[in-house]
Amino acid sequence: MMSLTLDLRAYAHELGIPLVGITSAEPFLDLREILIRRRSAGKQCPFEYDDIEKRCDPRLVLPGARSIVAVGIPYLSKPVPIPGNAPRGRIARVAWGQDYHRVVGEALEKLARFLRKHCPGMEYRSMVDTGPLADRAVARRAGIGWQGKNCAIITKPLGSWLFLGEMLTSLPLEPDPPVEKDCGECTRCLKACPTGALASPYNIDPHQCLSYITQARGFIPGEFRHLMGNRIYGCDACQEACPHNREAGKDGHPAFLPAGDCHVPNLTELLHMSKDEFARQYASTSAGWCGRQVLRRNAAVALGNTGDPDAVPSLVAALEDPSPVLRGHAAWALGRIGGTVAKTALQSARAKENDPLVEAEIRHALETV
Ligand code: B12
Ligand code: SF4
Ligand code: SF4
Repeated sequence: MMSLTLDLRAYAHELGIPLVGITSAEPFLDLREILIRRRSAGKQCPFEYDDIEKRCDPRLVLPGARSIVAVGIPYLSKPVPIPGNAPRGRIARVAWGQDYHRVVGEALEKLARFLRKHCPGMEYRSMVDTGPLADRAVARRAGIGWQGKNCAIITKPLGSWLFLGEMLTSLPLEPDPPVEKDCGECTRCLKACPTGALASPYNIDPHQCLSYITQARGFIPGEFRHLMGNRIYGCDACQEACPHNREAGKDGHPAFLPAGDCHVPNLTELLHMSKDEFARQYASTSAGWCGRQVLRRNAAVALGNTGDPDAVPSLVAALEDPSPVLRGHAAWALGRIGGTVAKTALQSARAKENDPLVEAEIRHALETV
């Protein structure tokens, strides 16, 4: 199988996959302990696969699996300069360009077809992000990179701006050794985290992480709103702080080049984005899955965080929106910006409001305005 593994790597490089690592399909026993501890501490988030046994035992996912082919595809690309002074939001780099689930998924399918050509009876199952396996645990054991205190898989010279994915296969491929490296004394990411979600190394509380908070539906807990700044989807702070990312080249896979200004959206336009505009601009990105209303809600918070009185008219218009979540966050944003126009609009909205949660938001905003 040695020469097949070499051929597979060469083919992966042709496809624009610079990192390929192989590990056995043995269970991830240390991960099981970590996941059980996290769940009992209330740190498992709804984006995680629920079945811990399946997350840790590849053979429960593909019976007869003997190896895992792990891949890393870099996504760092040059930001495109955008003209004008309009207030803009920030979309994390994971959602620039095309949806990585599709791009990495298609690359893995091509690798599977390549292996099947040589070994026609091969069984396989591929996954990126949404499958049962923990992509980082797989990547770490397969030697893709080491795990930083910010939890990210880091490599040299690409840093941590990598999408991960893997293919379980029935083939007995030659495993790679894990990368023997760690963060040493550095703690920059822990200090850079705006919310304290990374309270200690390798240990994140997703419910405090702005990546989770910007993607989850519903009302954002009040204590996190001002910490969001102009983030609309995801958060890159703990990776931007990492010295290994300073050395990283800006030559990610071309599929992740930002299209237009979607990665730094005009906040006022985003707040009033129609269904058609959403479908055109975001449906094919990985930010699309969280839906239009979540992005609009975050635009309201980001406008509030600008403190800019020019944002008041569009936020006042959002007080009439059919979505209670949008009305509530527009009220919060108006309270944060303040001024007579904001106050008068909040008072008249309060008189008409029927939703108790929105009414409470307006009342609170009027106390601060
Ligand atoms: C749920 C989830 C989230 C949640 C929770 C994040 C988390 N850290 O668990 C939220 C929504 C917050 C999130 C945020 C982000 N995510 Co996310 N997320 C996932 C998902 C679906 C599951 C992760 C999981 O199982 N978490 C549970 C914990 C236990 O897993 P873990 O971090 O891998 O755990 C390791 C540590 O606990 C470590 N550990 C514990 N103690 C010790 C001690 C030592 C010494 C060492 C070395 C390690 C160690 O061992 C575990 C196994 O490796 C994966 C996809 C997947 N299916 O795996 C993507 C994934 C992890 N996310 C990814 C990305 C890109 C992000 C964001 C950067 C997106 C953004 N810009 O906003 C942020 C980064 C936040 C962060 N610092 O982790 C990438 C990571 C790529 C990489 N290079 O590492 C993944 C792999 C998706 C993908 N396929 O590319 N994510
Ligand atoms: S993604 Fe942002 S909020 Fe989440 S742990 Fe990293 S720095 Fe903290
Ligand atoms: S910032 Fe420092 S501690 Fe955090 S992941 Fe990078 S090297 Fe490790």
